[in-house]
Amino acid sequence: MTALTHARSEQLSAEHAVDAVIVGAGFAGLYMLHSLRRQGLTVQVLEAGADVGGTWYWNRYPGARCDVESFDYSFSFDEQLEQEWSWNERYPAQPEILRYLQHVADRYDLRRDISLNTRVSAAEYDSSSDTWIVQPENAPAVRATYCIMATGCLSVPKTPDIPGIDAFTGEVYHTADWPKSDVDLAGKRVGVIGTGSSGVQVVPALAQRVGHLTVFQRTPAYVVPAGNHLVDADTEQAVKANYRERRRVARASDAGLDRNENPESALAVDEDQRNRELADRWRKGGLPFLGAYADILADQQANEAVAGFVRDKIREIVSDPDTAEKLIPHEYPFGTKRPCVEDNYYATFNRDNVSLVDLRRDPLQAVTATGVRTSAENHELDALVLATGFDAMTGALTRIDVRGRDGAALAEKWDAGPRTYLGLGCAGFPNMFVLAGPQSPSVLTNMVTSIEQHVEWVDACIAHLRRHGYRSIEPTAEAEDAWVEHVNDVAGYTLMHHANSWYLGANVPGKPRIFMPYVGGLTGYEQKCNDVADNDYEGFVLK
Ligand code: NA7
Repeated sequence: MTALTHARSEQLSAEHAVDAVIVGAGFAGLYMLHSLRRQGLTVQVLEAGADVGGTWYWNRYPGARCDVESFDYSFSFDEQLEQEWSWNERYPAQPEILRYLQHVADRYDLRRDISLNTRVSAAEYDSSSDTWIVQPENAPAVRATYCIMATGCLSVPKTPDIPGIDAFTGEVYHTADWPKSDVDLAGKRVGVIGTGSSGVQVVPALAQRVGHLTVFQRTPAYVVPAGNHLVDADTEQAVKANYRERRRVARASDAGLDRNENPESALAVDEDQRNRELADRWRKGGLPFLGAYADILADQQANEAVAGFVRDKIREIVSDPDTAEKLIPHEYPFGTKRPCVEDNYYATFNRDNVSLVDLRRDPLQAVTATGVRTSAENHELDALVLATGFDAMTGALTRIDVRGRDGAALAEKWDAGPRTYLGLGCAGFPNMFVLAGPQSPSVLTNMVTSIEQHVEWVDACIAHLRRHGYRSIEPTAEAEDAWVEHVNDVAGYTLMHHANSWYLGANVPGKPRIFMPYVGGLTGYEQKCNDVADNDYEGFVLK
């Protein structure tokens, strides 16, 4: 026991003790709470936000929407829930997902075990009692046997290190920390920095309401149409009549949703046939575009054929040829950054009140008191929107002072990149579970499917520990090393290293360049997790 743990345990005698503490009340935290409660555990959820929802609580910028269809981006664990809930849109907008999660919290009476406005700053394992002491910034510590991190992959917004950014006298908003109150940008001169998924969504939404919109683009995105529309009664009825099968297919797929995967190579067909297939998927919309050919993410030439189709589409949609060329990505393969899904992004650049600044040709020099200065021009602005992304995957965990056995710090252990066994646990951190984080399929899949898989595995694991009287579970260093190597090997067979993406930590200066999610697919991954459990939790030590 370290001095810190000792001091805290002295304080704790009169404080809250439960079987499990869960950090975060988004999709993962809510389902984990519901599951553990069902097996009779006492649970406390600590949530930084003022309400449940996680990602969908914070990312309330105009245009915020999920890139997975609502029928799939929802819980499957309760047939009655999926039959009773009605989605308005094919792709749910942020307010609709937040309403859904609020409904889930109320429906299963989850709120009584959730402390809101409670940001966790530290968590430490106390070896003498095999318990965790989890310390919020502003509330008494909670002691628990199990510490479950449901902290999300995209929950630490990244503010760019641009000279002068604090000197700007106008309004500044980060997409991932958008105010709850109305933001009135009508008639104003607004700049958006960043053209990832958030930028691509906020740009068309803002263009309709501001005076002038200036988009500062460093790297262009590949954007495929969503094909969004309202859900009609016939569609809803048809989905609900076959919902179990839809869920089964999603869970048995590599992406956690049915992308209508074509097993063929893009190079096995001639150009006309390929373009017909791609045109059909483009018309239907969404991430199934990525399922058009099996080797899009594995073969440079196959990828180039698909990227070429998208580039032609951009030239077709954007009227000004110079603007179109600026919007076309050349520097990285299609799909190696998460493709953006949005119906009106490219067409927005045909509007008179929207201009594009290509920071590759005209670099950003500074933010001034009144706007943004690039090499060629001073852009006077009333408001600046930062769509500059996140310290993804590891940021939410490394900013908490997590200490395992003998006071070892997780942030130090992960100094050269995340190290886990199956993404679920870490050697030296007994009884700590991570839900849908680094080194699991998580962000490369429909997150809700991956979250359900993880929650159900952890739930069964804890039931097993309790049934057999084990006090702790912890991966062996050997199993962890082997998994880290496997995660890296599999990523090495793909083109994923060819982009400076947040998957690789490349968007955060100084962060190690390691491919963080597991690219091997959900199906094989789930099988591996189940085999591990069936083999007496092979690779873990149970005490
Ligand atoms: P992303 O995808 O990380 O996008 C961030 C964008 O911000 C990207 O275009 C960056 O350009 C740009 N950026 C970041 N810093 C700067 C500076 N200093 N100057 C100019 N431009 C900058 O984050 P999102 O929020 O859009 O999306 C994250 C995920 O959420 C998404 O993939 C979905 O899964 C949901 P860069 O590419 O680094 O040149």
